[in-house]
Amino acid sequence: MDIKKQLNDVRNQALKELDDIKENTDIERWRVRYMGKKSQLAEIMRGLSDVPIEMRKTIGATSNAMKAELETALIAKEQEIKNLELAKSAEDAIDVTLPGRIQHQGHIHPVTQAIEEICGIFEGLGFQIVEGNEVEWDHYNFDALNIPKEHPARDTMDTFWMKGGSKPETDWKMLLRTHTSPMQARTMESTPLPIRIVVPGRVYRYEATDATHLAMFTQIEGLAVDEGITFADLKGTLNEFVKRFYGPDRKVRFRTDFFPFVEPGAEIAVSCAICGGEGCRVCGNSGWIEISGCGMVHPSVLEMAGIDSTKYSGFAFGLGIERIPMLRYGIEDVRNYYSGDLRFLRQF
Ligand code: 2U9
Repeated sequence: MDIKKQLNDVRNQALKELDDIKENTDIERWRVRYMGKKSQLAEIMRGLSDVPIEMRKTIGATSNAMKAELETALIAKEQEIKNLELAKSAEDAIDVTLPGRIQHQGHIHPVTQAIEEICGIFEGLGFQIVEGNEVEWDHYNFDALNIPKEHPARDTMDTFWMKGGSKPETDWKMLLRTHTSPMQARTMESTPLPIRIVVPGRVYRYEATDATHLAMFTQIEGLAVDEGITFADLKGTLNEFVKRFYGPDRKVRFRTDFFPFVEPGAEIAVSCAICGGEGCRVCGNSGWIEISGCGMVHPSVLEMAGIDSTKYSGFAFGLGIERIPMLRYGIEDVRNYYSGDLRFLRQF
């Protein structure tokens, strides 16, 4: 066959194949095939010795030109693939200058936040934090707190009774504590005086739930017992608590109230932060918000715990926790806390 035509066919075939190549590995194969020692081109060149001398020159020149053309095309192809790969890696690349994606971390429940804040203040005033059992004997929940059987105060704390709970040789029955006070009664029985404790925890009342009532809620109660404790200590301590928790500008009001375990008893209110005491929707137009009950520990309660009430006296207080963030943030339904709805919880 005509060598020139052969060369031309090889050239056309080589350029066509090169054009179709998209990856580096195929380029190597192409190089071996069309430009290597065993390539058709090399074979044709080796066969030139059989060609008459005058033709040899022109064919040699043609094949050299063809070799140069293939080399140039190869370099262009290599560059093209390099550019393609660069563009592709830029697409997949990580931009290290972008801010990181924020992972949502859990956080402390608003009721627990309030407990921690309040306990922190009382710790600063010299109180110790104590926690107790949620399952209790009626003895500690009621009798030791001056609420004997048939006492009407038992009706105001509708109780979840445990099935079958009883203590040998007593008529004690088991219940879910209706307040954290049984732990104060236990502490008075078992701990040398003086005592200064606050007891946070969950308490249970058998009642229908609505926007302001839950069958399970949280209290913090405090107790101080020592020689010479007076109502002035109670007022001083709770005044200080209010100033630290609600701010120095809030006023504090004590008004008489009744609780079986204290005598005298009082209710504590702070001036409304929304209206400054003028009266508004939040404080029910009174200018005051009730936050706590308190009083001097009833002598019978001290005596039942084995404490000489002629020598020692004490004060106690109790507050419901759920109400605190409700007033602070304007939460209108107490059931939100325990609904498990993250849209609610993430706000605090
Ligand atoms: C002992 C002696 C006395 C605790 C007290 C209150 C007044 C009180 C309520 C506030 C809102 C409960 O969560 S609430 O419904 N508590 O008003 N608690 S005095 O007195 C005690 C406790 C234990 C041994």
